Amino acid sequence: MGLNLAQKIIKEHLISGELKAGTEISIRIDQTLTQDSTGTMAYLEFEAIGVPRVKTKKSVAYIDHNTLQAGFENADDHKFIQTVTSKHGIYFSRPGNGICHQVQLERFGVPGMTLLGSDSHTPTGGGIGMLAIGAGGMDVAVAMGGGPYYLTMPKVCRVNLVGKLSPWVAAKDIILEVLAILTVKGGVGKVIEYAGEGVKTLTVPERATITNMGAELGATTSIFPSDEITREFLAAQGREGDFVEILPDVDAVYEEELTIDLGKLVPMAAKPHMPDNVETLEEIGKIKVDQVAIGSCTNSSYMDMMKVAYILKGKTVHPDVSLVIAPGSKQVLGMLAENGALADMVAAGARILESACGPCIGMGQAPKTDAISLRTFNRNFEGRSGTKSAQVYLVSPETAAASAITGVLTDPRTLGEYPVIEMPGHFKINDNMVIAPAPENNDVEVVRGPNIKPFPVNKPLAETIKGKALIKVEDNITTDHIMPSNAKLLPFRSNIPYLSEFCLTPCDPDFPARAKENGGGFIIGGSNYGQGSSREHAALAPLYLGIKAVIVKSFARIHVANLINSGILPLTFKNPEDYEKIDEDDVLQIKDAVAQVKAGQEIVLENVTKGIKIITETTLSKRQIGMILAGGLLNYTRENN
Ligand code: MIC
Ligand code: SF4
Repeated sequence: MGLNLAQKIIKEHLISGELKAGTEISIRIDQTLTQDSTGTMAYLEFEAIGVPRVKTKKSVAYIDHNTLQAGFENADDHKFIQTVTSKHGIYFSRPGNGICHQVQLERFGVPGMTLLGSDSHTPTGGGIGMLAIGAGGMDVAVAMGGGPYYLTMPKVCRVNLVGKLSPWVAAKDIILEVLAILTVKGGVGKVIEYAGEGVKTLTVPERATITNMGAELGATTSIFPSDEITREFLAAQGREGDFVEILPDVDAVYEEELTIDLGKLVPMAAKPHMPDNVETLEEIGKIKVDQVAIGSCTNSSYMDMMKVAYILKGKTVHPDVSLVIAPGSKQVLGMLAENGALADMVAAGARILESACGPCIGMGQAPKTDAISLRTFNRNFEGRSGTKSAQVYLVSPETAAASAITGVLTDPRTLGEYPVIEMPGHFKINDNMVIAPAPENNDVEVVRGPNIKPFPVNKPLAETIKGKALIKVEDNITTDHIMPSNAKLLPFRSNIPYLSEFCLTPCDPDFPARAKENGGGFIIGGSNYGQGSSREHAALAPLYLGIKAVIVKSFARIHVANLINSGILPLTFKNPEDYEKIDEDDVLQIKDAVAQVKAGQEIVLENVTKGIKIITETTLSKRQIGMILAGGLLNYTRENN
């Protein structure tokens, strides 16, 4: 039986388990990436593991998220990351060099390799045929130390692309269509593998837009074949030597299949506040726009920026619109500067931001009260922009630029002739902003400013877990709800006591105080709990507040792994309707927790207040059971070494 792309790469890297969907496997990781908002914690964890030098083929640390320096905190983190990486053999991409996923794709990604990144959009690398997976910082730290990465063997869903996009319809519209079909939880437990004739019509940056935003499906990753188009891209990056052709076998088998006719797609937008809340621009209508933000790891490539510059050329941004543009990397920005496109953007009135995440993670440019903000980003969760009442719509760069000029949501197809913008034969290559690590056995001093704090470690699982249901939340709760991130909070990513004061506050401002008063307890949630970011802070803050178990209808992939790494028991209702049988403030209890967890599968939860028993389930592997019993991955690793 033939193998699909994902299976081929997994097979090549398999350390334990078999290619059977739903079972635990572990794989060897070739490359890792971190960024600064998760990196500080990841490197503290790497230090705690105690491996002197990374064992991967290449590990890169990027500074791209926390780039507003309103105080010393972010700069402290940057210096810590710069020195700790130098000491342990990791490349350091300086602030200004670009967004991690964009730079990794341009400069370091290699088809057929595995990449583990402490950022949920790591699957961007799937655009050149990498098996690129987002994970919590602890998992990345383990991988840097040469340890295997454990995951559930995914099902593989083939998305068959047929036909060709019409002019002014973009790769962003393809992934919005996939989101409309599969929803934000439709990808959980799956790899989304793109195939079919339509693949050949898409450039690498277009493919990367699609695999990037595949994170919003909850998928393990998304991947395109590595073909002639990939070879040309790598050659233009001066890296033809990194090219390997990787195609699925002709008789490859897929667990699911979906067909999208590219020719039938039209420009679309994801409406507030979910990436799967997709409608066509026509359905939404010509709503008035206050802000347009172009950039992010989804849509900041040279090709995207050139289309934007073409649309802006000779025009002026509408007086009621603030247009901000952040080219994805120094390479992109440098090329735009050299060919005059940057001047066209500036002349039109665009506010140029540094090559970083910026407004995508609320690092500045929070829109005005009740603003309509069009963004070429991948997430429009409520409050993520930094303004709770803002209404964020996710669109293609073409739609964004057209709307910035008119002041209303505008279908770019009204712009007339579609420009011919060629993929460059040679990108501008200058890796001077990437610092190689110090040689082995160096005596680099790791600089720890006052912002660098130790991280919390859990205790072994207690015999009886008892406490209140401290909060009950609905479906699709994101990590932005659990551990909000914005310009004010991101500087404290290694200060868990401080961050915990904001845990779940978008759902209930009193949650942290209640958790403390009660000495911890339980979180009750709906389905797809913890979707979104890879931030392990969404597990570490609850850990600090004494959360013993999280009981939900279903979990998002990365978040549940982070809970287990932190030693917090993740439980799902055997019968989802039992969600109704717990109210906030009910006292809950799990007796013989150790024995029940050891036995695996069903765990009896008592609702003491209501005098009833509820059956919950765990899908913990043997190793994960060990982690829960030990109180997290770090304790478990120490016990087993
Ligand atoms: C995000 O897009 O939410 C982030 C910020 O990049 C996160 C990482 C983080 O929370 O630091 C992600 O997607 O993993
Ligand atoms: Fe940065 Fe936004 Fe991409 Fe996250 S989604 S890595 S914040 S650009």
